[in-house]
Amino acid sequence: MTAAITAFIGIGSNLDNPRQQVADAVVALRQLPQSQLVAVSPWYRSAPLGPGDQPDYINGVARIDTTLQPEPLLVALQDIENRQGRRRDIRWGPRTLDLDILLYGDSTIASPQLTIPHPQLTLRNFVLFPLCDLAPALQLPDGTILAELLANTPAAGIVRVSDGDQVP
Ligand code: ROI
Repeated sequence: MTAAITAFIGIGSNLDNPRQQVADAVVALRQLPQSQLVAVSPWYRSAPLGPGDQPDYINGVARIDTTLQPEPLLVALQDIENRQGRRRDIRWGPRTLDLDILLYGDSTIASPQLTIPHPQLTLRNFVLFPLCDLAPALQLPDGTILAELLANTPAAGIVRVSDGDQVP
């Protein structure tokens, strides 16, 4: 038996009832093969990064423990996005559901399909805050201490709108 890896998945939506989209995403993540959903962060409402003429986002982070390799995990996440009506037409445009692999254990991956840690992870407060809610003692693969990063990250534009769920 392969040991499970802890992975953190970024969740975002700003179209077609975002609160429902992210709740549906959690149900889908619960059903990922070879994986266990361990915890879901509080949800944050966040002003759009990128073109400003789009609705606010709901953002959060899920922790899963999985024996899926990163590429099959990515494919499974894209399948969930597609089932929830994701269209890939406008770059940085609004979306019904975005699922990003933020971290996959201590792995650093740079392939044509996948960059892990997620390249924007350290720059996005709507990712760092919920990630730190779930894993306050986390270090990134390069040794960066998440809590120190967060201490230097303004909470501008984001508001916590729910408590987190420990799962189950
Ligand atoms: N902005 C916010 N606030 N939250 C997101 O999840 C998000 N995702 C994106 C872009 C369009 C860059 N902006 C975002 O992909």
